[in-house]
Amino acid sequence: MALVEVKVPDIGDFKDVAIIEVLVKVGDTIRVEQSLITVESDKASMEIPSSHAGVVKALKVGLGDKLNIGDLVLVLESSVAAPAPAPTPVAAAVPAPVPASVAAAASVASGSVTVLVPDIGDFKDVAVIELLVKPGDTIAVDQSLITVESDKASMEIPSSHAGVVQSLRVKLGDSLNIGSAVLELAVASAAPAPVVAAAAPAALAAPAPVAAPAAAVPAHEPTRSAASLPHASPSVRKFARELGVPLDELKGSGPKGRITQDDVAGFIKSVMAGGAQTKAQAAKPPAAVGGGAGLNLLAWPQVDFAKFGAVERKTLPRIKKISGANLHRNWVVIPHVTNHDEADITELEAFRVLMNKEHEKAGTKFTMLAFLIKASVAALKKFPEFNASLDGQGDEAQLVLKKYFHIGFAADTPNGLMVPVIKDADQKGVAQIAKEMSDLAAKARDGKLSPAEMSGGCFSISSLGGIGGTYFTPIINAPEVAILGVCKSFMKPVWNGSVFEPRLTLPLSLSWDHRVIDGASAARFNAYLGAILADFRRVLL
Ligand code: CAO
Repeated sequence: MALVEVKVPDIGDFKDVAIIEVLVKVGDTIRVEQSLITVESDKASMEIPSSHAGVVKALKVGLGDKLNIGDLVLVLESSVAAPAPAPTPVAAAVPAPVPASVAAAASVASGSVTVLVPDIGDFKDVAVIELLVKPGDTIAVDQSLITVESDKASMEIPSSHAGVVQSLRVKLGDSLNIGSAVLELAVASAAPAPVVAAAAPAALAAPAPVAAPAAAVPAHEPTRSAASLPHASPSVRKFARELGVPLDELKGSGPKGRITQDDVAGFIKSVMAGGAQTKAQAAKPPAAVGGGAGLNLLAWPQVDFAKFGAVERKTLPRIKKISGANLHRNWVVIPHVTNHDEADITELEAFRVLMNKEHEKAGTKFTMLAFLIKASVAALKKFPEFNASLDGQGDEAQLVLKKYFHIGFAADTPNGLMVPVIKDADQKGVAQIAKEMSDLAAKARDGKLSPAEMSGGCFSISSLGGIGGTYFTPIINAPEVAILGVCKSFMKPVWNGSVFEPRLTLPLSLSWDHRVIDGASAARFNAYLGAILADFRRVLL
């Protein structure tokens, strides 16, 4: 066993390249040539391979450290006792600097230049992964033209000349070698461009000075500037490409916005969960779904809210996530219509107040909602299609008419909306319903409702009466086919044939599934419910 120091090999002209990823940790067993860290200049990223096999004993670098040739990366315990050889002279990842002469290697003829791939070191058959310019673009000397990638490094190939792109000689996926033609450029004069030493060491050279003064370069819009390229290491690019993830649609969470493997994985998860769409998906025409059109929605707006002021981020409570997903499905799938109506509850409220007085000592509270549940049962009995569910789709669809009357009620809790169910409300008196409601609402607030206490509902009531409002549009609680929304009662002058009388009026909002119920039935249901509430004796009929 011997301790071996693994150092940064000759990485060409690079100086002070920053570490953007550490790919191994203490205790890892690594192979010769295994990538240890990823470093990045402004034009290239590359993985630094190990010169030895062994077990990592100590990491001598961290994220953000700046490295140069010969810097110590880590110490390995190697099973090979022999002293470590000198660092790999030119790591597979690193193209050698290009001799200045290569920069002038473009062939020049009558005002046009063929820009060639310069000496990119040991690299062979590197794949074109990005085209950064297009015909018609005006480009400057050293401007990046294409990005090529080996399995360990990606680099941009700069232009040896300034001019206007006439045609591209490469396309995505092509394999290139030194001397391969990249594009045809119309140059101002047929004379060869001045040799620009900095352009030669391909993209892996230190940032090249812009040879042409800005004023000499006509304003142009390159297809994509190097600065706007998604930052990602070669391995992450490969990972994204294999999975078809458009890197330029991702926001990187790494240093300087670098896209990490986790970002790519997170993006895929969110696309699979329906939370995100790629631009290509968003642009697709609607897919045929069951003979109809799918929802061809725009992608959700991506806003950096913090740009406009202070913000705080909170995770949605579990209940909100669950109820939100259900409400969303119901809203999208069910063709909702809402009928608004009013019920005269003057006598009912007087009766309710009287009952509460009489039963004060027993601790029973007759709530308006309990009366509403009882009245709804009577209306459901009269209009059975409201006490039903759709089962199956298309030709197979059947209406399931229920012979039981389990009524759900929306309960507002600190964690979100819950809908406990009063079972067999038809067999219970108002006092018992009120008592059960109060118990279930307390359980809902304490997060103690069991699934059984929230299932089996036939029809739901959402009462905002204790809070306020006039009318609203409740969302049907599938697979039910209707829901009653109730708001705050108010006094209203009603003409009785000879004078206006003050009447306590309850606003009703009935949402119904138009696949099952027609508007006329809904209007009749509301009218009947109103009649019961106006004269509760009708419940007995
Ligand atoms: N008009 C006027 N006042 C009303 C009323 C109405 N329709 N309904 C109830 N009230 C009054 C009551 O008289 C009572 O007043 P007092 O405190 O002076 O006696 C007060 O409001 C509370 O009423 P309540 O004890 O009967 O409770 P409730 O039946 O109104 O509410 C519950 C119970 C569980 C439904 C309620 O706590 C709740 O969670 N409501 C919100 C439901 C909701 O969020 N729906 C929206 C779903 S869609 O997002």
